[in-house]
Amino acid sequence: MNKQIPSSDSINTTCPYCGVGCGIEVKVDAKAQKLADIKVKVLGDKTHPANFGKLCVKGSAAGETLSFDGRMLAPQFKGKTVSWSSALNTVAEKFTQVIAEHGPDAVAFYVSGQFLTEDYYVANKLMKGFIGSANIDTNSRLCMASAVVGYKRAFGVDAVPCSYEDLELADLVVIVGSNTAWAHPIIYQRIAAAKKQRPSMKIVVVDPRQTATCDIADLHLAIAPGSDANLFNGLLASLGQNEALDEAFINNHTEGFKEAFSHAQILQGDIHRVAKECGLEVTQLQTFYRWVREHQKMVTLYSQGVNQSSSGVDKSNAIINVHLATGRIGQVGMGPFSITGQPNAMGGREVGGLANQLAAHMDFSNSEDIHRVARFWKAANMAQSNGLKAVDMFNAVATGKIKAIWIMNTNPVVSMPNANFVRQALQRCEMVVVSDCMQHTDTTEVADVLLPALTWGEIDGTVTNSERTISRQRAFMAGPENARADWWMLCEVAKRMGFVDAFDYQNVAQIFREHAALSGYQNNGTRDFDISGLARLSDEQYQQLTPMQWPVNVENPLGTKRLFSDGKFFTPSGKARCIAITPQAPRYKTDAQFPFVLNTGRYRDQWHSMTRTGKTAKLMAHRDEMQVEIHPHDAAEKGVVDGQLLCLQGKTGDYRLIARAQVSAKQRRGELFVPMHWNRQFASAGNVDALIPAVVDGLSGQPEFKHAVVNVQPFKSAWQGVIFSRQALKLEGIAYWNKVSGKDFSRYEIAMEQGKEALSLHELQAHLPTLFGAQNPSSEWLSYLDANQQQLRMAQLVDGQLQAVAFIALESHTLDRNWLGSLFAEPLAAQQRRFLLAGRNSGAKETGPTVCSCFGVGLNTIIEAIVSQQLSSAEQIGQALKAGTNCGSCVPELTEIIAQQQAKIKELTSA
Ligand SMILES: Nc1nc2c(c(=O)[nH]1)N[C@H]1C(S)=C(S)[C@@H](COP(=O)(O)OP(=O)(O)OC[C@H]3O[C@@H](n4cnc5c(=O)[nH]c(N)nc54)[C@H](O)[C@@H]3O)O[C@H]1N2
Ligand SMILES: Nc1nc2c(c(=O)[nH]1)N[C@H]1C(S)=C(S)[C@@H](COP(=O)(O)OP(=O)(O)OC[C@H]3O[C@@H](n4cnc5c(=O)[nH]c(N)nc54)[C@H](O)[C@@H]3O)O[C@H]1N2
Ligand code: SF4
Ligand SMILES: [Mo]
Repeated sequence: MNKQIPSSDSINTTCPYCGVGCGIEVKVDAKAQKLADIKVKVLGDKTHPANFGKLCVKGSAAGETLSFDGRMLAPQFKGKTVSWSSALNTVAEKFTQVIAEHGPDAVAFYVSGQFLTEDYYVANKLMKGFIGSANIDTNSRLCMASAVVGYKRAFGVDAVPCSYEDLELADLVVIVGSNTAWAHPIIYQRIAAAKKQRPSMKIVVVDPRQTATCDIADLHLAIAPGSDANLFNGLLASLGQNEALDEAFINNHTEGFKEAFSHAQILQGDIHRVAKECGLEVTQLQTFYRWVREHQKMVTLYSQGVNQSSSGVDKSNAIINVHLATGRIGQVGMGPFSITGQPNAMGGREVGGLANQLAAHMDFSNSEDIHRVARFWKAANMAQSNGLKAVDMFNAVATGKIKAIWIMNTNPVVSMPNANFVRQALQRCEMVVVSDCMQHTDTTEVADVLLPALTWGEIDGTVTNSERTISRQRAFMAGPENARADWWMLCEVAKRMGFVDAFDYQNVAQIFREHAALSGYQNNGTRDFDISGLARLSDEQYQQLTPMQWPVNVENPLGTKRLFSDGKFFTPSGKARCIAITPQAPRYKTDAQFPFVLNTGRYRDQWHSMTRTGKTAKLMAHRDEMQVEIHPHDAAEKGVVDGQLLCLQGKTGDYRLIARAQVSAKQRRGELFVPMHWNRQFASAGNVDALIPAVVDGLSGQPEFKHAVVNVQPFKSAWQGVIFSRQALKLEGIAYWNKVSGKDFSRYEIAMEQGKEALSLHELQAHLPTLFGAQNPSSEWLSYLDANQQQLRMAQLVDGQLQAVAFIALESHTLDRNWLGSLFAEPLAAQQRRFLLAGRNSGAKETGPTVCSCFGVGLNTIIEAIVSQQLSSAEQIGQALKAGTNCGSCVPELTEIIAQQQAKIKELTSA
């Protein structure tokens, strides 16, 4: 454990967020006397090959998430603080007892692509080699399991063939089901910069929504949800019809082409049919297909719009088929590039962290592999076959087949499909162990044993990014005194279960060396994942390790940019496989009861269940309430206006999601978009995964998160309101609340549902003091009730300082929320007090919703500058207001705001 003040004042590490894996340089104020006082500054690492010094908004705000607010501070058993040794004994004893009584398959680990490789390696080794079950699965099942199977089917191994620079060197980049601008911002910025330099480069975005990524697209195909296999089958057929295939490559380096092609030709050989299936114009398809013919240097970048589907594997193979049939793989500027989401999703694949992988890219399907890994590990109880994939794993928890589960570094009660079922399953489980760095998450709420984890900034190890680059994450500060690294907890439990020798690691370097050695063990070129070149690093060399792209071995001591450049693959014949694809529609179709397709995904400034990003006022500012994006025609039909609250219900039972409508022509008709991030810590009814049935791809087990079906109803409110409170509030009985934490306060947007239970404003006026927990005798109350206009406004002050203020009315409020939040910092001035219940500072301008999080620039400010200074580009906005000049994450939005303003001016002048 690193409990030292760093000896150097500048430490290179890797970003805690997405799979781009940007290098970060942390400047530590070494003058600090106490570890907890260390101040850090986060900069992009100019030497890192992923980002060359740039960081997006999340990465550059990473330093602001380091406070210990909300951290889990001690091991706990059934709600009581216990010692580490007691907690570890409890876990080891329960696991040992269950295994003795019911066998090893009655226990499970559910882990995470946010684990460091060293944590992942020991978790996998313990479950598969020593407990004797393969019941270890990971949130990567929800993320890129389909891409893994797609690669394995095609190449015989799970290998991402490309490098980021291929995206810059390509003449055509096809972005499929990826909102790169928000989810992989530095990759997006690299593509955008390349295109700016070389405008002939073409970019196609395939996404049902018009996302921020479309800002750089020459062509946006707003495809019908789930129809990507049709599109790519159609492309393959069209390439054949136009004699644009690479016959030599097909003959020498592939098998199965004939069948794959004739399948595509029969099913999608008619472009009119494809256009209909994909909901596109024939001319759009013609353009796309022609560009593919005209540009040999083509990369297809794909992500969750492809993977999170009941036929995600087939979709990825439909994409790979096109690359194989045109020989576009293993060469500069070419390849099918599945980008990984989490910082170490790729590392998880390397250690075999999925239930159907072994380790170091070996497999349960091969008995030789099983023996080999067992030999290497000196395994006491080697598992012999695949374990349960995430959805099956939680089903087995529900039926009682799995009696003890250890959840590490993931929040499944939020992120699994049919989330409430998962919660209930865990509530019934005999023992749920959760390791997390945060005390309060939806998953820690259902745990029996809680183990406080160290997290980013405090932990030490390696991660592998989307282009196979292994980088070090380094500790630069001490965590809470009682928190521990995940690998340490795992080893301590392993030793207590009797596996002393195999888990007697002194540090992470030792674990890494073993992992690297296994990758080379009896490999002889049979497995793509080989980092044997790193197996003999000294501790010091491991400390100093610079980014390396695997394979790293005798042949490639400095790493490898591209795989398959020699046209050799890892199948028995050495040839890549083309797969015949029959496109499948999403499992559930819309009908009269559920007329909308529910699409879900990411917001620019939030990370997953928000445990880190939700702590930062800066990152909350961009989108502080969850929204349901809905097409204007659908909204009109439903009588819904922008900003109104809506209820969504789906096929999972009676869960009702409540969120605010965002009417947007960027949506397709009949389709809604909702973010995946919100949960019970941030909203009363915001967990979208409680609406999504656990439908999975039969080959990969990956859930269909992008195509559930739902209905939409307006939420009927008795009244709505906003409360700012210095203390956190318990808002029981209020159907809708959404919480945003500011520096000195929490803000709640609230709404009470119509019905017998609804409080009247008079009743509420009497109730608010209790809600505020305000029996403080020195409280001063300001109150204003206008029964005619149905308005209640109330504030509580103690010693001249604002404690709480509430605004209640029939409709939601236009208040100056930024100004109101700022009033909590200091005692109220007379002027502020005068305007407090008006909810806005007289005369001051409202900046509007934040667009640029780095400099806190709001929409109103930007529009005003565009109009008054006649700005016509994002660069000019940057010069005028600094917006977009730091991380650049908001540039697509700035460009869009300009376009909207120009359209408005055009409309006005033509009218
Ligand atoms: N800001 C931010 N960045 C992140 C994360 C985060 O939480 N926040 N998480 C990280 C992780 S773990 C991951 S996996 C990645 C995910 O990165 P992305 O996959 O880019 O993110 P999503 O928003 O989930 O989905 C991408 C797009 O798929 C589209 N889509 C939906 N259905 C279809 C379809 O049928 N066909 C096609 N072609 N497209 C479709 C959606 O409209 C959406 O725009 O992001 C990573 N980066
Ligand atoms: N509807 C819908 N659902 C989705 C998706 C979608 O697109 N739509 N995407 C899916 C995808 S791709 C993904 S990757 C998942 C992500 O979903 P999750 O993995 O559930 O989300 P996180 O919020 O990242 O959970 C990480 C947890 O680990 C904790 N943590 C942070 N650092 C550490 C550490 O060092 N050690 C330990 N032990 N804990 C730590 C955090 O506090 C947090 O509670 O969601 C999936 N769910
Ligand atoms: S793109 Fe942003 S979130 Fe992703 S690794 Fe880089 S800085 Fe971190
Ligand atoms: Mo993910």
